[in-house]
Amino acid sequence: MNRHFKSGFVTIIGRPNVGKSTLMNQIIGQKIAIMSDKPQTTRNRIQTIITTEAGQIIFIDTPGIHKPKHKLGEYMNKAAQNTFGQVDVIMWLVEPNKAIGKGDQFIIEQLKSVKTPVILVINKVDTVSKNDILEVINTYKDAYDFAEIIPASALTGENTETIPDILFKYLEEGPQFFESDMITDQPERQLVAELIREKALHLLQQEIPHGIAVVIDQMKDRQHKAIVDIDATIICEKDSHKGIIIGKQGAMLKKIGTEARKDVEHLLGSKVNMQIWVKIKKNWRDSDFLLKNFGYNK
Ligand code: GDP
Ligand code: MG
Ligand code: K
Repeated sequence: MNRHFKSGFVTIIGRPNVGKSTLMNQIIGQKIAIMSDKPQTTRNRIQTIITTEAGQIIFIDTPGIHKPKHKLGEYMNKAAQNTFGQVDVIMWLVEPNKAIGKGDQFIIEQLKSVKTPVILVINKVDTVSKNDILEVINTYKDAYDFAEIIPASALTGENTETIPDILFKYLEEGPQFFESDMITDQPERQLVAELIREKALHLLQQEIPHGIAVVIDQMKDRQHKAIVDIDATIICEKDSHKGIIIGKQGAMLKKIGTEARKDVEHLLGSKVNMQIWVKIKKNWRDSDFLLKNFGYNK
């Protein structure tokens, strides 16, 4: 390990649809479900972890910050303020609008009371001209003393690869908190996998002697809709087991899916669209790598 390994916590803020999830997916280089824009959680949640030669960055969720209309809003803002003071860097995503809107103005006011460096990412620059980008940069420069201003496109990847290095500039030497191969700590995903496994085992009764594992391939909030799309894979050891799990014309798999979906909807408090596949992996239970992958190494 590098002697000057750095580590720290970064929170990403920004209005819904500004591109937070897209940017995170771009930064870690693969698709995983990360941010839900439901502001209901007041606890900080780890969303994504990146580990490079330079160090480790842990991205955490901040409860929504907005102009409070009621007590709950005030409470959420306090929680957000609290997070701002605890992280090492705040990364704020905005759209390339030439005028700063009321909501963003409010965020600027909140940021004025924190000492944490704020990095502004002007996202979606693919949608505007170079001249417009300069104008937007100047507008924000005048409004707040940002540590950095990064024009980027989470969609095309323009300028996104520079972001980790820029963040490391603001982090200090520190321990590696998580294993290098860990990109997210999402208890929700594990719970969902466990629910599917439980339903499957229950419905299959004793028919699969060596058990199964369940992997959540994707879990994603659908844009503008209260629906979560989930892709899951049931992993078994033998062809014959695969046949049993799928059942006649897919009847068993359908049953597993229906039952699991009900519980998962209850767990997530949202409608769920779930697709389940079945795959064979011989001797998966003997493989350390796979076990780890399936979250069984506790
Ligand atoms: P979030 O709500 O902040 O997490 O936003 P999402 O990442 O879900 O993105 C919202 C929408 O904006 C999606 O349709 C994305 O494809 C789109 N989007 C995100 N980043 C960019 C970008 O850099 N350029 C363009 N043109 N669209 C983007
Ligand atoms: Mg999102
Ligand atoms: K949604």
